[in-house]
Amino acid sequence: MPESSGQSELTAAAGALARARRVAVLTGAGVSAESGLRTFRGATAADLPADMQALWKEFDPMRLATPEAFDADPAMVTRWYDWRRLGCLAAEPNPGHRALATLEGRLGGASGSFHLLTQNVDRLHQKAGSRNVVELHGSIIEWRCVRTGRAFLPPPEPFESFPPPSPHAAGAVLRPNVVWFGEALPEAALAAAYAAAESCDLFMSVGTSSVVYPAAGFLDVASANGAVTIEVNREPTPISERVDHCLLGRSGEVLPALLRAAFDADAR
Ligand code: BJW
Repeated sequence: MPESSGQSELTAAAGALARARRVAVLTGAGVSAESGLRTFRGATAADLPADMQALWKEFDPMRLATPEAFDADPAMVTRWYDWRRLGCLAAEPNPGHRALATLEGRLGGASGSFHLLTQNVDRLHQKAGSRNVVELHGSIIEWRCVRTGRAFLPPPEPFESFPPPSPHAAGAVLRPNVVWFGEALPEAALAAAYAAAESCDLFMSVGTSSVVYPAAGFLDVASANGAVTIEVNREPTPISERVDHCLLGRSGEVLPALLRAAFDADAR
């Protein structure tokens, strides 16, 4: 059992998961923290080295993660995103990612009874074997031509110029294929997420601070439609008080323990 999760809460959440037929999971940056990728927010963690503290404590999101920031200083913005792109490419999935892939294998398939909605841009869920992944905030691994909008998968080496030239239109540049503040989420991803939240009987929110909308609102949509709600996070968030089961701890420890308790007959 993870150190900070009460056993009774874990057992109750596991019971709900074992009974669920349609599951939707929303993930955030915390799921990738144990893969060595920095989160955006979160309390300063005494157990983390200085270079693993939350990104927005060191960098100003308004100067990096908005279309206005890119227009004002495309070189600086693309240098920062290239640095993060290379970090994501080098990272490996952790037991939390793998537990969610296992859960999909158990519940998913043709019936479509498992949906993984991720705010993460790192593609680690796919690397762990998850198949039905809805990327709400795009991907940092892909970049796109600012003129044609066509996506491009750059080679895994650092760019040589900033912003990098677009291979799709002469004189145009590439930007990361992510969703910045003030930009709309991809229409198909948003529609898939609302459909999953409305139709699931269990909704789990994992490793997200639950402050960025519209993703932060999916849990309430699921709850209003009668779903059981579970949160997994290393610290309390704005939704902790209103979920049915709040499991405090690292997702790389809590998720495998939750699956064992739900599905492993020996663990019951
Ligand atoms: C662990 C752990 C471990 C650590 N185990 N846990 C309604 C109300 C108020 C504002 C708005 C609203 N609707 C829209 C807005 C505006 C805005 C918004 O939400 N602002 C709020 C911040 C106030 N939203 C938008 O602008 C969105 N667009 C939009 O709504 O468009 C409307 C529109 C329609 C039509 C036309 C035009 C516009 C877009 C949001 C885009 C967010 N982009 C970013 C950057 C992506 C690119 C990049 O990677 O740089 O997405 S910001 C950043 O936050 C990133 C994340 O996906 C997102 C969410 O963060 P996440 O994943 O929750 O991570 P953290 O770091 O916040 O939390 C990590 C958690 O993990 C912490 O709680 C830790 O405790 C925990 N943790 N280790 C478990 N081991």
